[in-house]
Amino acid sequence: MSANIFSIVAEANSKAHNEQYSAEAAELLNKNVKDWLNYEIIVDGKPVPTNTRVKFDNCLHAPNYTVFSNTTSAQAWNDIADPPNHVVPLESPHNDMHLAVGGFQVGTDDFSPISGANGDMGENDTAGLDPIFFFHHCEIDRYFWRWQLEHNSTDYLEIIPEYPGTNSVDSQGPTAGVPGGIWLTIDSELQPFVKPDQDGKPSYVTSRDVTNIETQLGYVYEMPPAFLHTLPPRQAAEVSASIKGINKNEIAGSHQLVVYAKFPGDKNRKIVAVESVLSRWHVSGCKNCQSTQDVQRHALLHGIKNEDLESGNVEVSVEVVTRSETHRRGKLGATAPTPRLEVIGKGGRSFSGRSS
Ligand SMILES: [Cu+2]
Repeated sequence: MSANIFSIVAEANSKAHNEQYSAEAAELLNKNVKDWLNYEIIVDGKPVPTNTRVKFDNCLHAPNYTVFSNTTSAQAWNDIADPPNHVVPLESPHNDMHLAVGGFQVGTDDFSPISGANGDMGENDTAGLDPIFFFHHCEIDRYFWRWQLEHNSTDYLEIIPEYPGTNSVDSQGPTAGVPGGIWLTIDSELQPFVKPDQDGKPSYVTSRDVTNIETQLGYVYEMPPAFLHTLPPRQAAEVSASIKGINKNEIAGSHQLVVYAKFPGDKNRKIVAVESVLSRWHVSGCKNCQSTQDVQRHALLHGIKNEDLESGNVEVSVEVVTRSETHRRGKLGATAPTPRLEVIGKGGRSFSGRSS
């Protein structure tokens, strides 16, 4: 078939591209993903996991769909909740894995071991070009279903009316085909996905149409019974970090909000939390991004106790880590924007942090 000439050329191009890299590059990338999933720190001689796996476990405990589903709603929830009751939205570990496969190392911008072989997954503009995108999103979908089973939500998803994160133009970004300033519901159209014509009129799929994967979409995940009906333990933290005041327009591409802590007796500060911001290369040129310039995130600070804050023994700071300095405001040598950090302890008490 003559049309196949394109796929033959594409295959040859892919092969030539891949031949530039040794098998070692793939091994390094695999190791990088494992590092994100297993990262831990030692506090008082004991290991404290502060990794993406903990986020995956914790998100399953989110008490309602709205805060489970996205970082903006979770941020609003955590702004008024005590840190032990803070939620982790599924979007947070989802973003981590995009950056991990995209070559970001935990908390650093050191791409040297796999220079040029970093995946497309790390940026919104290109993530869907990597076949692993579909495996990743399948896993996200599986976690979503597991959450639905645990929270009696297989047939209905509650979207809290007019909650932050549910508007067509708030920090979650505009919704395709929906005008600005509209509150989204379970019946909002999911453009461009069209339903089979009913009465000769095409209509768009809504969330209500695709809530139950088994009865409405006709597929299942084979999960071990223990996996289905036993939640991994929730790993609460006494202390949380609220990070605000970053304008996405000032950064080209995805970046990390890295929280550090210096414990008494330690020579160096440790990375205690990483929040990944999955972005795109040309934010100011992206119409969809204009309403989402303000990045706000919460991060649980495992390993830090309320008493550490009260005694002032542990020093907490935050930095924005970009791909390289050329990606800061698009200018070589420009400094990364400085976020505002608030460290929150028991009863919502605020301890000022330090941005650096
Ligand atoms: Cu994704």
